[in-house]
Amino acid sequence: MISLEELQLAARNHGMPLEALRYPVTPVGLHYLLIHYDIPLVEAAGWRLAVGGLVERPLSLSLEEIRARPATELTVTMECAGNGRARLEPRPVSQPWLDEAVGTAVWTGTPLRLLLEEAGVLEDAVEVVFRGLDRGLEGGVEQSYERSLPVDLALGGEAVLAYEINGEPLPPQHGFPLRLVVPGWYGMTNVKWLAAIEVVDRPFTGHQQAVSYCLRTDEADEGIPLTRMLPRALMVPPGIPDFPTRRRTVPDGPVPLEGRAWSGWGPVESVEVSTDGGGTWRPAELDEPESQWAWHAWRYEWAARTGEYELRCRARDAAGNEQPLEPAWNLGGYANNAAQRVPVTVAG
Ligand SMILES: Nc1nc2c(c(=O)[nH]1)N[C@H]1C(S)=C(S)[C@@H](COP(=O)(O)O)O[C@H]1N2
Ligand SMILES: [Mo]
Repeated sequence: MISLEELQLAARNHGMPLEALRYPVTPVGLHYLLIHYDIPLVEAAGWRLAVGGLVERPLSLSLEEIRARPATELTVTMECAGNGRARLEPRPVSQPWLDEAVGTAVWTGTPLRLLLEEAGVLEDAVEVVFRGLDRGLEGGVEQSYERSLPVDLALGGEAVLAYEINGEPLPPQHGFPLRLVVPGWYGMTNVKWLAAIEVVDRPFTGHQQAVSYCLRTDEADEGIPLTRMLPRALMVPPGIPDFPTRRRTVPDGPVPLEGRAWSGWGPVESVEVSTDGGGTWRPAELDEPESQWAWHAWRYEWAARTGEYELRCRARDAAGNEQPLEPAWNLGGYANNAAQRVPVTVAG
């Protein structure tokens, strides 16, 4: 079963309690967290962001200089690529998420595109590499946390260099003083504690790009890099939980079910609910999201009769991606978006 090492990771990196799906914007302390190494201690006064590599004018900017630049605000649903990992068998040993590695935040910062235009990206640029201040060992290799983006997305997309979350300076655990936010992409893309941005002339092959965060069936498999979030619907677990199993109990009669659904591949087109473990499905009512990059609210009224049930929900997006009913296994335990299961007792 779950090892003490996995518990150690789970105790550091908490999920969003699913009852917090009730908030359109997740309060900061309820947003999930994932930190591979240690949270670095950063003093704004001594910190600078370096922008270099294949640029005409390398930059070195203080937090004040970044804050003085044009600002934008983006409401973004962010989900860890490892969400659902603990439900795979055999279980890949890493952060053991069930369903809760998600949150929605309002990020304020300066558009990445503008900063890169100011530096002047040169012709032969292929990717842009983002380096965090945090360091650790992974796969036996000592490293800084680093990820890249294709240059077209960095220059043409909506990515933001964010210094605020929900209107407050980033707290240490979310990347103070500056982080990257790339709407629609899985969590690992959003490099925290940014120290440097480097424009390069070839695909970046660092650990977090070419080794981790790829879908592969075995070690020899080169793998498919993870990019955008697959669709997922989650429900607020109804009724009241048993402590410590967390099994739910509701009274019989009409039970309002509610939740949120998102996809990084386009708007969610439908959410369906099953009250018989996935045998039959009924459409839920679906709202428009607050932003193109934020989750949609959904609701469904369940006429609950005394007995034992398994509730499920599943989303389909405009690109035609639909949540599977069973998990698809891969070595790293990524992108398991199998439809949620919520066992419920309806008391008479
Ligand atoms: N520098 C740095 N950035 C990072 C990470 C990290 O460990 N170090 N974790 C990544 C992963 S895997 C995820 S899912 C998100 C989580 O962001 P949050 O903790 O703000 O929710 O941050 C990403 N950015
Ligand atoms: Mo993640």
